[in-house]
Order: sequence, then C-alpha cells, then structure tokens
Amino acid sequence: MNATTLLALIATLLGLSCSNVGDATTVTQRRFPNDFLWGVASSSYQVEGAWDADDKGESIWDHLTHNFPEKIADKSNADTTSDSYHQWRQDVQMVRQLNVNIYRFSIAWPRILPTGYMNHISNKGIKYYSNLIDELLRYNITPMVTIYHWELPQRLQELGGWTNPEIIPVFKDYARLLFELFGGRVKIWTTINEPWHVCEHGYGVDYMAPSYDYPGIPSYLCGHNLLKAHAEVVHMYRNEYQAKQRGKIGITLDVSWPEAKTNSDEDKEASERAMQFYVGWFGHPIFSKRGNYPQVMIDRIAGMSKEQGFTRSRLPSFTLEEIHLIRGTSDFFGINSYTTNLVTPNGHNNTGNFRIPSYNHDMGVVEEQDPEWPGSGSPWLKAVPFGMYKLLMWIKREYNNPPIIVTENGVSDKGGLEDYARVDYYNSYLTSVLDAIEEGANVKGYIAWSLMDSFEWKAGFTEKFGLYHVDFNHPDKIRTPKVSAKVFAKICETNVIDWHYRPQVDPIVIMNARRSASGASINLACLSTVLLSLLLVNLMRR
Ligand code: GBH
Repeated sequence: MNATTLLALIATLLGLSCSNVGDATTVTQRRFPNDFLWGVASSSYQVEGAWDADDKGESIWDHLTHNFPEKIADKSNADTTSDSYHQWRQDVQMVRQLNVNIYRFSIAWPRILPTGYMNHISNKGIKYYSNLIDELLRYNITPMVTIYHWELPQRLQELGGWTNPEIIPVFKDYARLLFELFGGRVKIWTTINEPWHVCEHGYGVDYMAPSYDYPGIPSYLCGHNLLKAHAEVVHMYRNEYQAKQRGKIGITLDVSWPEAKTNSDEDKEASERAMQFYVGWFGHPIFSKRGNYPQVMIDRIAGMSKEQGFTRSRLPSFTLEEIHLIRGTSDFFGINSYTTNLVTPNGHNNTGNFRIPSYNHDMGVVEEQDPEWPGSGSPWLKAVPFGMYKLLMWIKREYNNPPIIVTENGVSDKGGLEDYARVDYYNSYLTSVLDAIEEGANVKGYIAWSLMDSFEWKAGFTEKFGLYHVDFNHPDKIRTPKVSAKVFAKICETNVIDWHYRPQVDPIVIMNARRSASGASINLACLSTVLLSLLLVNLMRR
C-alpha cells in the first residue's frame, strides 16, 4: 500500500466516524415553511455568571441562592455558571453552528440598573449586551430579547416586587432605556417570560424567587400589575419606537398541556378550566376579542372569596379602560411548553387536599402524569408530543389564529454528549409542530431550549437542557456540541426532520472535551490522524 492509498483510507475512516451514514432514500417530504424562523434560547441568570461584576446589583435569584442555598437541589447558585458574561463571543459561534436565525436571550435588569431605578445606570452592563448584539448581527443572527426573565432587582422586591403597583412605572423606565439603547438593533422583543411562573411560583407557593409561599392572594396582585406593566411597555413601544425601529413586541406564556384524564365530561371541563387558569389568566386579557380575565376565573374566584369571608374577590378587577389598554398588546403569541399532564377535578365539589384559599383550590384541578410516558432528567418533564399539537390547536381556536412562536421547547437529561433521547424529543415534538401547521395553526417559528447547559433554577446543575455541553468543573467552562446539536442544526438548515439522522459524536470532539478537562493543548485533528495512521501501519505490518 502506498502513501496515497493510505491517506485515502484514513480520510474514509475519519469520514465514516465523523459524519452520519444517512439513508438517502427515506427522507420524508414533510417540510417546514421556507420562511420558518429557527432559534435557540438562554436566559441571563442561567448562563451569565459574573453575578457581582462591576457595578451589577443583586437580583432576587442572587438573594435566594445566597441566603437559602438549601432551597436549591445541589445547594448551588449561578455566581459563575456558564460564564457567558466573558464567553459571549464563543456563544455566538455556537449559535451560528446551529444554523438558526434567532438567538433568544434575556437582559438582567440589575446588571443595567443596579438599584432597579434610573438613578444608577451601569455602563459596563450596557456594554456587555451591546457587544453581544453586535456580534450576533455580524453573523446575521437576529437578537430576540426578553426584557424580564425573572431577575428582579432585590431592592424592588423589598418594596413587594410585582405585588406593588410601583412596579409599573419602574418597569416602564427600564424598558424605555432598553429601547433607547438597543432598539435600533433589536427587532424582536418580549416583555416578560412566563408570567404564570413569576406570579404563582414566586408568590403563591415556595418555589421560585422570591418564594413568598403566600397562597391565594399575592399571585393575583402580581398578575394584575404584570399585565398592566406589560401593556404600558407595549403601548410605549408602539407609540414612540415601533415606527422608526420597526421591530415586533410580544409576551411569552407557558403551560404543560392539561389532557383530560378520561373521556368524562368532568375531566374535559377540568382540562378546559386548567387552560383558562394557566394560559387564559394572561392570554385572555391580551389575546381574546373581549379582553379581561377569563369568565371562569372571575366567577370561581369571586364565588370562593365570598364563601371564605372576603369582602372582595381575591382576583382584582380591571376598569373598562384597563381592559382596552391591555387587549391586543402582543404582535405574536409566544408559548413555552415542555410536557403534558393528565387532569381531573379536585375531588367532588373541590374537596381535595389543596390549601384554602389558594390558586390551586380556585382552579380545582388535580394533575398527574402517566408513568408509562418517557421520562427525562426532570421529575416534571415527560416526553408527550401530542400535547404540543393540542396546545397549538387550542391557541389557534381560542384566540382567532394568532401568529405563534414556540419560544421554548426542549428536554433535560443528567448529562453527557450522546443525548439520543434529546434527539428523539426534538424530532417528535417538531413533528407535532408540523402536524399543527398542516392543520392551519399559524406557527411562525420554533426556539429550542437551550443553547447550553446552565443553572436550572431550583434544580441547580442537576438537570441539563443544553444542545451544548458545558464543563462546569473547568475554569473556562468549556462548551462541546452534543449529538442533538448536530441534529437540530440539520433540521434548521433543511427544514426537514430526518428520523434516520443519528450521528455519532466526533472522536475529535470527544478528545477535545478530554483535552479541555486535562488542559493539554495540541491540535487534535492532527493528533487523531497521526494515531489512525500509526494504527493502520501497525495493521499492515501483521
Ligand atoms: C422554562 O420554564 C424557563 O423559561 C427556563 O428558564 C427553564 O430553564 C426551562 O423552562 C426549563 O425548566 O412540577 O412544580 O416541579 C419552565 C419552568 C420550571 C416548568 C419547573 C416546570 C416544574 C414544576 N419549569 N417546573 S413542578
């Protein structure tokens, strides 16, 4: 064998191990629309680290993780996490490799305004996001900015946070500053990520910061102020910025699809009631024709409040003017969804185990999951793709076919690069999105959660959602693409789901990951070729 043949053989071998052997004959014809938007997402607290860099202020998540570490599964915090505050250039390269059009990230309010108020503006904080936005634009990636992904400045929490109407003008000031600074370059905004979590998980139960654990009252105050703050910001954008900046603005809601446990009328009613309490709480005021809270919430909470001895409904009411102000304040319907629950009423006449009063008791629905459904790295998340289809069709029906962007969808595991379960998850959930599109749902885009492994709130670092693996033990937080990154990149490139595409992890990538762990620095593409050559030479000698 001469040197040329040997090299050819080596090249073939490398080719075989580094790329997938696809079956060209079985490619499906179902396609996403040509103008479909593909994206990938992260959020500031989860990836940035640098929690007190420069003049950054304390957020409610800094406060929670530092003062109550026992509330986080591994007692961790996001003080350094994936270090995106320093590694934003590399993050953009990762986004690029996925062939997406959009990077959805959030801005940390206390990084820009350490006290929450306009009295102190951080130039360093501004510079960070400005650099990130410019770097994305350099590669034609559209920045999609979430104004609030749960990082309230702690000083505002001390005033009651979202339960204090003071939040409305203060949030508006913060948003105005962002439009002034970045609005020329940012063309898609969302005001608030997942109001349901902000309000019920922040104030109603001890789950997310600020962990009030005060059921039945403050979560509705939070929702009320949040809706008004959102609407004020959207009107400000539309009146003062949209004409010249030419962007879109909306909101992102979230829900796990509540599938009726059986075919009984009670279970079907429970399913519809759950949708109204989870999505309708914020969706009805913004997206429905008539505006205001869903009638079922108004009636049930008023009725129960009265029985419980309250003078007024625990659900505040809007004036007519406020109903008009809030209605129509989203250019698209942003929806985050990961899983499905089975629902049934909370016992006969709402006699189950919920605290009284509480949001859960007001809703009167019990949730469980089918143990047969495929699990994930998170106890709450099972892969049930039909839930995505049903959810998209429900939004279409309920709100007169709005343009929808799936702003988050994805799955967790416990780690590793060979994440074939995540590949299956994306393939099956995206098939459900296609089903809905083919049935007429106006789905404009899909954004995968998440770009990389990061701090997963109460679960700390015990659950991984990334398309890229992050080595949290390494000082440089080395990033490595998982198998799912390749699969997702191919879907984004081709607009087709290819179920046969199940690539292996490149040996070079594995070795790079090892190198990152050991700290050595040699050219591994070169090294692997050398090693293979040695192996071949050895084989030929036998
Ligand atoms: C999204 O929210 C967030 O926007 C994102 O930051 C987060 O990383 C991602 O999801 C993955 O969780 O059964 O009471 O334990 C979804 C929030 C938080 C929803 C955990 C389900 C568990 C509910 N998810 N929650 S519970």
